[in-house]
Amino acid sequence: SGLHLFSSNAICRSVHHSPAWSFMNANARLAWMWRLLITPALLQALHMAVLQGKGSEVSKVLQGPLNYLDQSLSKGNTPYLTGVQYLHLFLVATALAFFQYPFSCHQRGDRSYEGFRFEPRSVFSSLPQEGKRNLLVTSALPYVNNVPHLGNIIGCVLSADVFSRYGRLRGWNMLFVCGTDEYGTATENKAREEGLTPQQICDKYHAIHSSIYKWFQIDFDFFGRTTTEKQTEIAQNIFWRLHKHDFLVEDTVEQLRCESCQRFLADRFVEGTCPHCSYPEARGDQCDKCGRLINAVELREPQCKVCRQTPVIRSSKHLFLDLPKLEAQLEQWLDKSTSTGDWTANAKQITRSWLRDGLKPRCITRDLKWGTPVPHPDFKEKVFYVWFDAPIGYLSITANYTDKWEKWWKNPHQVELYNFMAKDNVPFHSVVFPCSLLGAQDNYTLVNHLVATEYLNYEDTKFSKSRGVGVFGDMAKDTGIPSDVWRFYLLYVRPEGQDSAFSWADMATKNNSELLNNLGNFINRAGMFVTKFFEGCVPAIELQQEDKKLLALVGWELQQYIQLMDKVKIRDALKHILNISRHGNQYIQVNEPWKKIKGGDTERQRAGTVTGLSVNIACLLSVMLFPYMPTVSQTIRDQLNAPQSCINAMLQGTGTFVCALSAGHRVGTVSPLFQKLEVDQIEALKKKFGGQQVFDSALEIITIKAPQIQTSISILRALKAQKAEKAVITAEVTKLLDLKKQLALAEGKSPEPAPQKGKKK
Ligand code: B3M
Ligand code: ZN
Repeated sequence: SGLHLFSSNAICRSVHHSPAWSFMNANARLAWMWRLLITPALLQALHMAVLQGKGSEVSKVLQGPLNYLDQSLSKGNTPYLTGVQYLHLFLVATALAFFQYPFSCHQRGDRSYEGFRFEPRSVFSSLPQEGKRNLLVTSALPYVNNVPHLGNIIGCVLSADVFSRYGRLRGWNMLFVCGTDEYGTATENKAREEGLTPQQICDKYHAIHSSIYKWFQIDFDFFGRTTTEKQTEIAQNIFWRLHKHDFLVEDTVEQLRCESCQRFLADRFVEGTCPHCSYPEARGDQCDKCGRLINAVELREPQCKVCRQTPVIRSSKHLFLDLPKLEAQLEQWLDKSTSTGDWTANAKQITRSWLRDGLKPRCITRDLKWGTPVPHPDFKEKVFYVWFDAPIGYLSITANYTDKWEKWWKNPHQVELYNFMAKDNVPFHSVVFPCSLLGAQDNYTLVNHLVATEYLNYEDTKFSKSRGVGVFGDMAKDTGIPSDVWRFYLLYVRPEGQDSAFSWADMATKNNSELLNNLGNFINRAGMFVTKFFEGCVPAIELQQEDKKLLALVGWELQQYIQLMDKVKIRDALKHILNISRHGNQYIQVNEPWKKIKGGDTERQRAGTVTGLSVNIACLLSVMLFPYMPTVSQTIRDQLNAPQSCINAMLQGTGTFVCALSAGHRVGTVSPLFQKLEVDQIEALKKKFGGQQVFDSALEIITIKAPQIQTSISILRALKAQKAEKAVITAEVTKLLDLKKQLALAEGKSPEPAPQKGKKK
């Protein structure tokens, strides 16, 4: 009929997706076998034979799946595959594929297909739906007391946004929630620093966060906050359930309290003389001179850092979550979740190392004012520890979005939960919070896919607010570089599997080479050919061998993209988009439509095919780009005047390249998509936004060592909190002292004398 099929099993797919066949079990089985076994194998075989010239090795790839299929068939319980009914099924499916399902390069203009239309999100809040994949996506709730930097943005909100946008294209039912994490000491201190109340700080910074994420086009279904009534209600409910099921234990803790400030002092807010080396400015958790860890109550002559008064020792009763009692249940759940879900390697490894040493009870209460109140009458003055409270924020934020929040959060059979975060948040999401929910015993939805990034550095050092190093969310928009380009670059260097770095020079290079010369160039040329050579109307396509090869290449890249995106390999998937435009550019270069258009009929027709195919690939690219660069994606479709329906069709099921722009289709006004970033422009930006510049090696050491020292100190703090082994702590202390020595040398000071006399290593 003149239609072209671009995919190896269009018929099976048609059957699989058509509601008309949903009553049939054998159908599901058939589709399953094709999709899981045969399709990937055939694709791989095709790739080997056509593109790599390894036709002889094809049988290796196909043998296994074919054997399996053969065995399944010979069991004889598949009437639709082996019996007469198969013929019937086959005929109907063929008809469906050709006439109902838009796989082909059709002549139907802008008609949108029932059920495949791009649906703007409904004004009603979304709920899980029967028969759909229901994905609940969260990104770690950013602390309210800081402006997020690029590392924070890529680690959680941006990654989750890309995945949610992708999921919507796939036709999955998505809910993407996030919000600011507002309680805790850090907020109280920020309030004191800025002379505001904690509530004012929260309001101020919540607004800052919202506007930054809006600029970055983070498309939350709802961006809430943790300081709400729902939070109190749900957190207290979970608390009482844990209490009822006997998963809370009491213990007494000795703490320093400043009577003049009327508060208990967190370790970092008390100073005094080190009990080990007599250094007068030791902090409550550690001595900066000898590097030893200190228990705040052991400090000699302790002082409140805020008012310099002498605090008193007070013992205070606290509640602990009984993790040891929940450990077996946790392990059982973890085994299942990590083996069936897509947990990143670092998430699994960090979780394993937490469990290896056995779990200890964790204190969930604090002597603070700014927090969710503990409802137990014996603990009236206390609030929940922020890490007990914060993850409950996911639930309460959803509750502020929809009254039916439990349909998402108490529905593990229908809902799959994705948590996005940076790796330092992993144990709270994989161990502590799941234990709270398991212990509360209310059929909660627990995380199925824990997606953790590594760290993003800034030009070989760390982002640091205090030293003004790095680009912060609020600065990005002042650079004049479009939000989409920022997104692109951050996703291109997403710390996926290993640490990576943001670099201005590299951003300029990637913008100029990948966006401008590769992607933008291809899309622009394709569109311009239609405008210039074919009066703005897409020419007819007559596929030849070479075009089919391009289609195979494009199909292959599309498959890779989908397989990677399904597994949340966002950075890797992006590379396949860029591969498609690279293939496209090459194809145009070899076929030279600008020359052929001046030739005879056959040549002109060839120019038409090359142009028609290219402009359709441009349309596919706009769809694949949508999760990464939503504005550019829309601009491409506007320029090509592409039907919105194409956006969904191409990424449903196993993915199909639909020729969305048929012959005769009129394109819109085509113009360049990207701008060059010039060297002097990028240098100026680097100066303006880059914090201190590193010019000589001494300074370099200072900028590099200082953050490393901070890291080391926080590692020590963590080790101390976990009551780690002495040897581990000593090793870290040695490392810290060494770093400090190097720093002192670089700063031109003489390094501090060795702290422990007579104790040689
Ligand atoms: N606010 C830590 C962070 O922003 C913390 C995450 C809470 S997620 C429930 O890194
Ligand atoms: Zn004080």
